[in-house]
Amino acid sequence: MNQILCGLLLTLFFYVANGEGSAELRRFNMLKFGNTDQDYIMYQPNMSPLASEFTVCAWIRRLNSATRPVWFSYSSSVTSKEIQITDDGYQFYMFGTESDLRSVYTISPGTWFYNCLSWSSATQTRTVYINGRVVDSASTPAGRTLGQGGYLLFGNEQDGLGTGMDGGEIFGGEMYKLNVFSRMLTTSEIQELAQNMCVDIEQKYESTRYIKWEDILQLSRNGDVTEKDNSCLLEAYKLLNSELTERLNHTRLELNTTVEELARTRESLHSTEERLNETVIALDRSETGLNKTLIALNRSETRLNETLEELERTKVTHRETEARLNETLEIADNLEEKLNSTLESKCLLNSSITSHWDFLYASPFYGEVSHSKSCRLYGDHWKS
Ligand SMILES: *[C@@H]1O[C@H](CO)[C@@H](O)[C@H](O)[C@H]1NC(C)=O
Ligand SMILES: *[C@@H]1O[C@H](CO)[C@@H](O)[C@H](O)[C@H]1NC(C)=O
Ligand SMILES: *[C@@H]1O[C@H](CO)[C@@H](O)[C@H](O)[C@H]1NC(C)=O
Ligand SMILES: *[C@@H]1O[C@H](CO)[C@@H](O)[C@H](O)[C@H]1NC(C)=O
Ligand SMILES: *[C@@H]1O[C@H](CO)[C@@H](O)[C@H](O)[C@H]1NC(C)=O
Ligand SMILES: *[C@@H]1O[C@H](CO)[C@@H](O)[C@H](O)[C@H]1NC(C)=O
Ligand SMILES: *[C@@H]1O[C@H](CO)[C@@H](O)[C@H](O)[C@H]1NC(C)=O
Ligand SMILES: *[C@@H]1O[C@H](CO)[C@@H](O)[C@H](O)[C@H]1NC(C)=O
Ligand SMILES: *[C@@H]1O[C@H](CO)[C@@H](O)[C@H](O)[C@H]1NC(C)=O
Ligand SMILES: [Ca+2]
Repeated sequence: MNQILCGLLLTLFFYVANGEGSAELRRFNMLKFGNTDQDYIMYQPNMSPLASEFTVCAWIRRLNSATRPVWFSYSSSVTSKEIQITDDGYQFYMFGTESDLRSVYTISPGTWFYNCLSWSSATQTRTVYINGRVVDSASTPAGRTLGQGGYLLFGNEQDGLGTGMDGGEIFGGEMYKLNVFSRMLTTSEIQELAQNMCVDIEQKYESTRYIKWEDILQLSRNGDVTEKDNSCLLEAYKLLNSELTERLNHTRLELNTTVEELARTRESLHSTEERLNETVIALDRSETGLNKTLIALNRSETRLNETLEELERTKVTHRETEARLNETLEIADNLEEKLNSTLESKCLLNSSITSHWDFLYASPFYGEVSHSKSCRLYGDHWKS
């Protein structure tokens, strides 16, 4: 399908790009034959290149409902019906021998079909093709070659050399791309040629395409034989249009899918953003909390540091106090010791002392005791 489209586009392009327009277009025109026995093309080409083998092919559209419409007729000095091809298979001739091929020409009128006849003296076989398919084969006499010196006639039949056109064999149909090749084409080659009438595939066989359609279009015509647009351009446009419409539909569908996907992505993106926002807010809250905790911690640490400093200061004070206390205690101890020994040795004489004055003026203490407190220790005991 794409190959065909491509070919059509190329043809289209060729037509559009060619400035000469009508001249180029004529190459692609078909011929429509009128419905009288005077509507034909006849000429006398040199047929010697086709003497030992040939292939005749053309796109044919049957419009005449009468029997045996002849689209190809070649007379020669040997027989007036060297070759005669009808579009209904009736009265088909090869080297003057008639065949009735109506049972294989089952194409309904108004339908284009590709009709070929191939032959070679080497194979001694002539083969008839319809739309690339072999529909009939027959052997030809050994040593027989194509008779020379005759006329080619398109659109009617001959009973003699260039004579005998009459109402019973009027072609009256349409013809396109009649070519005669100077060799027997193979079945696969003919199959390829039959694929699409709008593709100029026959140009592939240029060296053996001896009688060319574009040359036939230049021949003088007898009666009502007119060129007609081959409608390939229109077909190409139609095909192109349907292909483009299909592609457009497909693209539309894809676009919708893409739009839907985009919407879904947007939605998902939105929800992700929402979640992100939530996370950011939560994080902010955590940070605030963390900052508060840090400030509180800093405050606690500061207070701890202050407390520690104070404690340090207190420790120093305490140590100083303790030292002073230790000194005092030492002094007190010394005093006490002294007092104890004194009391033991001297103050026991008190029983002879009647008043404290006697005691104080007793010889061991006189001038010695200056601190009344030291004596009171003993005095309390003494007073009682
Ligand atoms: C393209 O779509 C339109 C409407 O949806 C439809 O009518 C038409 O047949 C489609 N064409 C092709 C080639 O699918
Ligand atoms: C694409 O979407 C539009 C709007 O939703 C709708 O009108 C149209 O029919 C859709 N086309 C296809 C091919 O689904
Ligand atoms: C997320 O936060 C930004 C900035 O605050 C805001 O512009 C955006 O609309 C928010 N997105 C959603 C989905 O709430
Ligand atoms: C937390 O403290 C840091 C540093 O002091 C500051 O940059 C940040 O903005 C604070 N965050 C909040 C949520 O207060
Ligand atoms: C902690 O507190 C001290 C003094 O109170 C201040 O100088 C310092 O900047 C604070 N540090 C923080 C991290 O807040
Ligand atoms: C508390 O003291 C320590 C050790 O001296 C110091 O490293 C820290 O910064 C101090 N903290 C504050 C909040 O002053
Ligand atoms: C005070 O005396 C006690 C007991 O004798 C001793 O342990 C302590 O270290 C002394 N204190 C000072 C500051 O000299
Ligand atoms: C002094 O005597 C008293 C009472 O007899 C005694 O408790 C104390 O330990 C003595 N002091 C000294 C330093 O000997
Ligand atoms: C106390 O002194 C009196 C007289 O002065 C003396 O007679 C007495 O023996 C003394 N007491 C003691 C226990 O020595
Ligand atoms: Ca005749």
